Amino acid sequence: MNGNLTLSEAVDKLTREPLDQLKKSLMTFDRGLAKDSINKIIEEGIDPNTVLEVVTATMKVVGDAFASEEIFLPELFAAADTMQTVMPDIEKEIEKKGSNRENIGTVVLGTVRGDIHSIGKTMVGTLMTASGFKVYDQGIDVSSKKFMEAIREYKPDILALSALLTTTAYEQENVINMLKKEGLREKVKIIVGGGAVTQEFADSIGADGYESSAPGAAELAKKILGIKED
Ligand code: B12
Repeated sequence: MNGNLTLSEAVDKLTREPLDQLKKSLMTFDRGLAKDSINKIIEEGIDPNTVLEVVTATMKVVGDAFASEEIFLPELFAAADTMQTVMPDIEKEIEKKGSNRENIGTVVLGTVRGDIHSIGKTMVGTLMTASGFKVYDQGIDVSSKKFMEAIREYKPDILALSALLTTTAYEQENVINMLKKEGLREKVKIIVGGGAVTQEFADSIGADGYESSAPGAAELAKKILGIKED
């Protein structure tokens, strides 16, 4: 979105349109502006999936500014806090748009061990619920053992694993290996995602699918299970 611009240069280029103002609020950690812009966005009836895309892309810009040391950990937390003020509103809009189909499949979802990034994972759960899946969200920093126990308890069709750190992406492979060891691998389809994951990586660890977005996750799960579109 910002090419090689710094965060403040990117902010200067934004217009007064509500989506741009939402971007600005995330880049300047302004919770009041975030709330005002999300209210305008909802009033204007902008598609919540588009809003989610904008939030994800903007947070990537914020993350890049953190990586290049333009901002530091307190600002990263402040941006995350600002994002958290609008996520429930986006979720509500997605839920309203949700399909009436219920229980098209069961999903166990979580962010893998060592990783506390929750927001993208939670959006995956919301989008999958809105598509008619029953989702059991195990939360963040989830161990292979906890995933295994959840699989025994809920017997899901899909296991969805999220990882945002390069260091924790490998934990997804540990989960898959543990399921193989316990004879559970063939009982569940595994989809992986999160900023640290690519299609190539997903293939290399033997996952059944990868997607880069939360709406994509729901579509992928339907495709893997052979569920036809409405
Ligand atoms: C917000 C944030 C935080 C917040 C998290 C708050 C929370 N409650 O989640 C806080 C401040 C706590 C944080 C902490 C850290 N963070 Co951080 N963080 C981010 C940031 C800026 C945004 C993440 C986010 O929420 N995006 C918005 C959501 C909606 O998007 P998303 O998570 O990508 O999810 C979408 C898709 O990926 C996909 N998806 C997600 N999960 C799944 C699962 C499946 C199955 C599928 C199909 C799809 C899918 O769908 C989602 C929606 O469309 C990213 C930057 C980035 N590029 O993402 C850095 C980033 C991930 N963090 C980073 C780092 C380094 C850290 C810390 C190590 C910093 C530190 N020194 O302490 C710690 C790690 C703590 C830990 N052990 O986990 C790095 C990771 C670098 C790397 N490659 O390993 C990033 C990339 C920033 C950077 N460029 O340096 N972080």
